[in-house]
Formats: sequence, C-alpha cells, structure tokens
Amino acid sequence: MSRKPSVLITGASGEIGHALIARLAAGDPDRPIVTLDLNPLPPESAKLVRQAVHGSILDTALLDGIHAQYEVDRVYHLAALLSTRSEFSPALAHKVNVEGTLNLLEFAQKAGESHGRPVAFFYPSSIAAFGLPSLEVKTKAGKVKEDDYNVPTTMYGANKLYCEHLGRYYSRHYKQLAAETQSGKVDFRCIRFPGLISAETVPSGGTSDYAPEMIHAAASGEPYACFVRPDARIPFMAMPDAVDAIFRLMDAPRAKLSRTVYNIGAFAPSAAEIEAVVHAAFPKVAMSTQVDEKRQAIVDSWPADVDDSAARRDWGHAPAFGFASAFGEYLIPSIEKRYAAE
Ligand code: AKB
Repeated sequence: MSRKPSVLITGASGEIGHALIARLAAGDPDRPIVTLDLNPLPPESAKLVRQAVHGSILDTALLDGIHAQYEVDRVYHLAALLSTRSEFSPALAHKVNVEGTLNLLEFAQKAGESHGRPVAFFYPSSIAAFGLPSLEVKTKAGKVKEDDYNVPTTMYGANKLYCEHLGRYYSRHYKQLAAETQSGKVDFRCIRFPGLISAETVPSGGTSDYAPEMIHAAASGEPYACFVRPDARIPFMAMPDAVDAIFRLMDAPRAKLSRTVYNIGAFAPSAAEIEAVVHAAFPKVAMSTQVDEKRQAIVDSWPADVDDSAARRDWGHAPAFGFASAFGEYLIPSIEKRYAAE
C-alpha cells in the first residue's frame, strides 16, 4: 500500500519500458513505480520498481486493485500489439490496443477524481497512424505534419489513431453533458514515435523492426535477409532520444502544449543506408534482401519523414543522435558489447 504519488507503467517489460524505468527510478527514487505486464520484468528493472503486477490491461479487477493500493498520478501506457503482429490477429489487437487503452483512461479518470489532481497520461502513438496512398505521394510529401494523411492501412495504425482521439476526449470533453463535468482529470499527452532502435532489447512484432533486427543479427554473427527494398525509407530514432522526448513532454507545463499529439523525428535513412553502416561494422556477416511485399506495402504507406516543428517549439524536442552517431556511438558499440558478453 502506498498513498504517495505513484507511477503506473503498462507494458513495462517492452522496448520503451526497459529504458523508461531506469530513468524514472534515477530521477525520482521516492516515487513508487508499479508496473503491469503479461511478461515478467527483466531483473535489472524489477529491482527498481515497488511492485511488478503480472497481468493484463484487460483485467479491470486487477486495475481496481492497483487503484486501491496506489495513489497514481502519472501513467505511462506502453502495452500494445505492434503492427505486424496486429495484422495476424486484428480482433485481438483491437481488444488490447483500444479496449486496453480505454481501461487505462478510465483508471486515470477514477484516480484523478479520487485524489483531486490531474493524472498525467503518456500514450505512445506511431507513424503507423499515417497512411500515404502511393510511393509517389510519399516521396512528394516529404516531412509530414501531424494532421496530414491520417488514413492508416493497418489495424495497429487505426488503433493508435483512434486512441489519440480517445485521449483527447478524456482530456478535454469527458462527460461534457454531465451536471458537473469531471473533465480535465486526465492530462493526456501523446508522441507519434518513428521506428525505435534499442541496444538493450530486440523488438518483436513491428514492421519497422528490419533496422534493429539487422544490427542485432549482424552483431550476433547471424546472416540477415532484409524484408524491405533497399530504397524503403521511414523515420527512426535511437531509444535514449525516445525516452528523453517522453520526459520533456511529460515535464512541460500544460499551458505550453498547443496539441495533445506530437510528431517527433531524428533521422530517416533508407534500408540500403542502414545496411551499408551495419555491413561496414560487421563485414563478415552475410546480408541480403528478401522483400516481403505485404510488409513492404505497410512501410510504403508510412511517411518518409515527419515534421516535428511543433514538438521542438512547444517542449524542446532535441534528439541527441543523428543517423551516423546513433549507429556509430550508441547502437553498434552497445550491441557488440552485449553479444560479446554472451
Ligand atoms: C512497428 O513497427 O509496428 C512499430 C511502430 C513503427 O510503431 N515499431
């Protein structure tokens, strides 16, 4: 039981959660962290949290139990089925990605009404919320703004786009016809992430995974057949910059925020450019291309890059890693060390 202001992280054992827990625990050691995930936390994360609850975001009784034990005023809702996995199980993706998110918004609303303070709610959306109709339009569009081409072609992208609107509803219009509105208890803040590349975790179920998969395969000496064309291009970001952006957005004064959903970018290499850097670091590893036309079509519907001027203006988004430094100074050295130690 903790009545201290606490943090709830769902999907904490995933790519973003691993880096987020370390930063949260270091930044505010007196603020209890409770996590909710179907998978166990890695030991290095488990020792940093007050409680690691094992269960589903669809289990409302479990969420009620967390509400009874903790005074949560900050939620990082990371649990999701990513784009490729969601295409194989679209109905399950809807349940997890949409109904699960609704459960967490209701949790946050209830917590805010209970302790009287707004609950800051971080929601990771994705470039999958975009849908460019053709390669020609994609090339011409260049850096895409948040409100353009919001016509996703995947269940995951549709889920993310709808949950962006759900979050804005809870934040600004919740029960707007009630005699006494309880709106404003959820302070919903959202980043549309590009493809994220982590040195610590290998992704699973994403369509942008060709980039991290390539590095992790090469560093472990495994041949890799890239499933997209060499010219395929989408925005990417190194995980430390993604976590930094979450902190900058969540720490920004609410009055500074002109929107609830923000694009952020860092670098937008082609698959061929990624392969060239990885091959230079691991020349002995066999790298090839074996296009999966269906996954390629998803990548072709995502923007070549994003306009993140609103994030830079409103809350100081400033990625530390460009393409060369992300691979040369962070990803390749860290991943090499990881596999050398194994
Ligand atoms: C995916 O590929 O599904 C995710 C994403 C781009 O949101 N990494």
